[in-house]
Amino acid sequence: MFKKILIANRGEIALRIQRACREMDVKSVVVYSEADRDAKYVKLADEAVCIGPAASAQSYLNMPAIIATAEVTDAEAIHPGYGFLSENADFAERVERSGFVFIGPTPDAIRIMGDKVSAKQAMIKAGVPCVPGSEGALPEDPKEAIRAARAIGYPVIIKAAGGGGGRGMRVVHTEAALISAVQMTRAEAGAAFGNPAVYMEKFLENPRHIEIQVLADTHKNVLWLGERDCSMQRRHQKIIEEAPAPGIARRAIEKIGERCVAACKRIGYRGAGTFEFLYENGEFFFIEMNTRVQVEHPVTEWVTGIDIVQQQIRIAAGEKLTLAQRNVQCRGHAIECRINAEDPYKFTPSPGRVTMWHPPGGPGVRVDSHAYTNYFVPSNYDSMIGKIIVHGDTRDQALARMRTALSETVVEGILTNIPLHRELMVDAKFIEGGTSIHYLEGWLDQHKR
Ligand code: MV4
Repeated sequence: MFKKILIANRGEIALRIQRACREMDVKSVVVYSEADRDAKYVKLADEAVCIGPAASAQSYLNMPAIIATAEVTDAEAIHPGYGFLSENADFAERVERSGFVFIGPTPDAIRIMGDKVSAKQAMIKAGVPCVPGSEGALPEDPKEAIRAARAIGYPVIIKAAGGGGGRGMRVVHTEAALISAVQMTRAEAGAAFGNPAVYMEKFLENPRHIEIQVLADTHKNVLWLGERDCSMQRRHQKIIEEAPAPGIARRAIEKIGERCVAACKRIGYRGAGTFEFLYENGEFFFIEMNTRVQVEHPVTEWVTGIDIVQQQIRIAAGEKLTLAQRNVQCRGHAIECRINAEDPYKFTPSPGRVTMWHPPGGPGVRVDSHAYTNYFVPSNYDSMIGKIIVHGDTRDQALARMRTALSETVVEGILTNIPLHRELMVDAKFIEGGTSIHYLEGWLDQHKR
């Protein structure tokens, strides 16, 4: 096992990784920006090094500064968390070339999954069901786009190969609108991602977003850790996640989980990963793979009892997964609410000083947050200041625990989305379970104030 790890991230995930290190008796170094000087996790770390000004480009995205810090602190490995450099293949490569271990997949795997066309081709080859669409990238010839769309059937969606997470997509309902949509998506993709390649898929009108968590070691062992339902989102920002996904047959989930494991073995995947699917009319369709630890990993940790961050570190250190698939059992139900420093209905960011932070507690409640009374939320980064996660024997018990937890939570000095979560936890359709990716935006339209 490593003696010392550098954490190349901030906020709650920096604290989460630090806790995993401490439990494993591994020392941790955090890098921080000038805006995070007073952060709790900076004080709690064994070592902390300021690597630059508030702007991410000069701090959390500053590869030379991060690698130089690993050198001067004698860290052996670098954990990138989520966001920032976590899915940057060039960073992973530079980390390894500098003699450190990148706690994540190989640069090649990151690169393949970063290009959504090559990711999809790898999955088709590995037997993972994908959304029907163009075979690879669309050729330049507009006739080919027309031919592909006729074969698929309208509506179709044009997606940038370099996009992902909702960036660089356009829905097309008619042949009349197709060519200009392809051209515009191409032009935007070239400008935004430096890659004008686009592909086409059948547009699924009302799916759910279901994802499968996997862990793969460097000894050909791969596990799938159940699924998460992340359908409750607005503008591609998830706000509530849960495990298991309500109302989906266990057998169907097992089938897709086993496909994900087979795909990992096929491509020689290593580390933690997430297969994202759209789920509609009882069928799963792969859309993207995330090659990092995700914000919502705690719901999986709670139903499986597996510490995903510790597993990432063990895998990176070359250890074998000690669990067998039959020992991965999902127990009960977990729900996560992301707490954002934002206006709960207008969604404008609300940075500033937290004059009171009173997190909830009690049975079945976990809070992953770096916030505290007097913490200053900087305006430079993502607005998420923490996550409340609950577990219960049943979904109803988890819901009841989340209502109680949210009722106990006090955050003063800034606006948060807690009032929105309180309303959603008593919403009849959410309580029923199985709402689609469009539910929250529709709900917000109906609850305008
Ligand atoms: C789709 C889709 C419908 N049909 N692909 C958005 C984010 C990116 N990961 C893929 N996305 C979508 N791809 C087809 N063929 C609808 C979405 C989509 C979506 C997906 C997951 C979670 C939230 C979403 C919100 C809007 C659109």
